[in-house]
Amino acid sequence: MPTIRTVCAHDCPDMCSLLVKVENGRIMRISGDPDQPFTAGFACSKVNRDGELVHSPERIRTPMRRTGAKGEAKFAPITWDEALDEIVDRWRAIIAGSGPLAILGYAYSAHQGLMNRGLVNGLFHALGTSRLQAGTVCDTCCEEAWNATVGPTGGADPESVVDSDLVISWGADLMATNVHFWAKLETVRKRGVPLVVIDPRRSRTARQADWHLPVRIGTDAALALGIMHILVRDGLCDRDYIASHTVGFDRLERDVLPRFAPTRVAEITGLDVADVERLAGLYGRAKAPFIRLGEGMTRLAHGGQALRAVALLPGVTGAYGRQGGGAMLMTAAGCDIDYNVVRKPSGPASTRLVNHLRLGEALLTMKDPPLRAIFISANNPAVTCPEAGKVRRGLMRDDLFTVVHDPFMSITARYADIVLPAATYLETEDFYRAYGAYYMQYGHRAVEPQGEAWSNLKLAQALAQRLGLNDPVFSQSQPEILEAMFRGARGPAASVDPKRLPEAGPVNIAPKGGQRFRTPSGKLEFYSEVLAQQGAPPMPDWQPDPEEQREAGRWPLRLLTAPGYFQSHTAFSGVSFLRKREGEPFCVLHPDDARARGLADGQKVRLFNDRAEVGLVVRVRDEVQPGVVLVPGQRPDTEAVSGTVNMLCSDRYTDIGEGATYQSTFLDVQAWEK
Ligand SMILES: Nc1nc2c(c(=O)[nH]1)N[C@H]1C(S)=C(S)[C@@H](COP(=O)(O)OP(=O)(O)OC[C@H]3O[C@@H](n4cnc5c(=O)[nH]c(N)nc54)[C@H](O)[C@@H]3O)O[C@H]1N2
Ligand SMILES: Nc1nc2c(c(=O)[nH]1)N[C@H]1C(S)=C(S)[C@@H](COP(=O)(O)OP(=O)(O)OC[C@H]3O[C@@H](n4cnc5c(=O)[nH]c(N)nc54)[C@H](O)[C@@H]3O)O[C@H]1N2
Ligand code: SF4
Ligand SMILES: [Mo]
Repeated sequence: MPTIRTVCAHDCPDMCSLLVKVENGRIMRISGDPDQPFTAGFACSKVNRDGELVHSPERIRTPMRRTGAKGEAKFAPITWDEALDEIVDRWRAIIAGSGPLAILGYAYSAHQGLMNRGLVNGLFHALGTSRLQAGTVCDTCCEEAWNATVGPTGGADPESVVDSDLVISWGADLMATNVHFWAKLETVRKRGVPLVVIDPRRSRTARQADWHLPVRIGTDAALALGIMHILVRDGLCDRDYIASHTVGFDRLERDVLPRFAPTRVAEITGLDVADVERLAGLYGRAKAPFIRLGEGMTRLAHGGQALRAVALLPGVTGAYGRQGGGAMLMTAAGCDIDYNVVRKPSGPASTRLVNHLRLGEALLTMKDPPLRAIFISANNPAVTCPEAGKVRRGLMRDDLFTVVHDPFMSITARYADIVLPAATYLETEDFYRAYGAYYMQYGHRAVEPQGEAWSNLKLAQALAQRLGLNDPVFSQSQPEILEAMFRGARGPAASVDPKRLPEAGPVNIAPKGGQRFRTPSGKLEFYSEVLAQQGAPPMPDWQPDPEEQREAGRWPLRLLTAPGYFQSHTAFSGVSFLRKREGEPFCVLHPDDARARGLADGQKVRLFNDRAEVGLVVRVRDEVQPGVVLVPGQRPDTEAVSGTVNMLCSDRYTDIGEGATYQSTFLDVQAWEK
């Protein structure tokens, strides 16, 4: 049975190297590559089932044209030629009548291959359409906060955790979203290295930790500043490191830290004073403490401040300078190649931007010109975008021409005029670099595209050619594009010959030595001039948010969102086994809150606020604090009692990076009586 070595393309930090056994054109088995040290021989419990994703009976087989009303999911098969002709004719007419800004390409991260992900955006870049400010639903807040603090560079190598003497998982559910880091941790912990988890809920990871601190949602900045306060008080700062590698600590010490004495921090965070003291002591005395920064703490109004405050901690004790110490949010910037070859082949330098998370608003209100066509690929905004109700109202517009490219009939695809069958990553060839480890790798196709499915790359090239775009990238093969991307590569990627990559397997590109800083000052920035110029607070701080306070006064519960364990957003909702393992979409309430509402475990409930009403099943457990309702994952309405969680969430921006604020959502829960 042939075995193909490829790469997992799901939106996941680990980017596993996979071994795929194929027989008669069917995937028989998927396992983790034992020769890639981070993957270390195992794939996660989701991707072990990706044979079922590829061969799912729910796959879309052919292009289709809408025959019913938008949202009704009534379609009739058409040929690829008919589909492409219609798309190109409609786009040409729109460009002639309203200009290219009336079109929006809305493609995201479900295929992490640099070409299949990037070239769809490249197509719209070259066409000069309105452009997607992508990723605000996900990581722009944390990424921009990191960039303003450490600079656009990767964090600590997760494999260096073998040299750590303390590990803090801060706002990350490692057992769900970063299982290969978790596996590395298990070996370190056998040597007695403690794991501390800072998370408002007792996640799987928190349950396995040596110590779990159930911090109140949105108060991480106060906790990090409280730790700094104690480090200063107890003489645990590394003054030499601060002087040589950082800027602005003196101002923080003078203007901010005095306000974060342990008693006040305990009040804000809901933790005990003794625990705040103990955490600071543990951190201050560790030689090489490793902080795994999660995105969880940044998906709320003041998320940027939270990330900045926590990312600054290793600068106070000098941990950034020591092997095994420091912090890791992402590693992607460690692969310094020319992404613009695929993302920006040609086209105007700037154009009108549409924020990824304000799709509904853009479809309903944008003028001069209004959006008349949208091409949605590799994401499912009718479920995963905040204000999901608004997104759907926008997609209902009769005068909007909508094309959706997806392997499955997603909720978003139901609103399309034309649906196109997409290949999954196992049917494609591409090049990858991880965002949670320092590896890059070429991934080979395991099986032929199923039915009439086309890869993102093939579709982008076909559309570009029909539209008369002649940038080389629209006619080159993957190895040719790869060579172009490696021209001018810097850092560890510069020593790699792209011609050899297809056969090379995984390539390690971990930086050596302590954390480097790529801020304007070249140092770790406690004080950020860039933020000051943007009108944002230049130093980390914690203050209550007036809008959140107002909402909290009106609604008794606050929303906590977290990743699904067997479901990652909606990427695996075509695998019936995983749907069953994840169970019926649910929310979690603390026993006190359930009792006060007369709710019993397993009952159907309605979650509601001014925006919407959503029906889920309730699980009653003390995994969450009183006053919090946890909704793991974003599940399609077709699986839930009614609706989907993002109908409840606003499209307000975070303080940094214009990101999503799912957790600044306030609501109530009652029995479902219908
Ligand atoms: N199984 C699975 N894997 C996934 C995904 C998935 O949905 N499911 N999603 C993928 C994607 S797209 C991404 S971007 C990555 C990123 O994944 P992340 O968004 O970084 O998710 P987690 O690492 O689990 O971090 C979320 C954790 O933060 C906690 N949290 C929430 N609010 C706060 C807070 O205010 N303070 C603190 N300290 N913690 C808080 C939540 O309870 C949760 O446990 O994961 C990827 N991997
Ligand atoms: N409430 C709440 N909402 C959230 C989050 C949260 O924490 N809370 N997290 C946010 C985060 S981090 C993210 S990244 C977003 C994710 O949200 P989305 O980007 O919408 O991701 P998915 O739901 O995984 O949808 C991916 C779609 O792409 C399709 N697909 C898979 N492979 C391919 C391919 O190769 N080509 C094409 N064309 N299509 C493909 C899948 O079938 C699926 O329909 O959700 C965000 N939404
Ligand atoms: S852990 Fe992540 S990268 Fe690895 S197989 Fe699972 S989804 Fe893919
Ligand atoms: Mo994400």
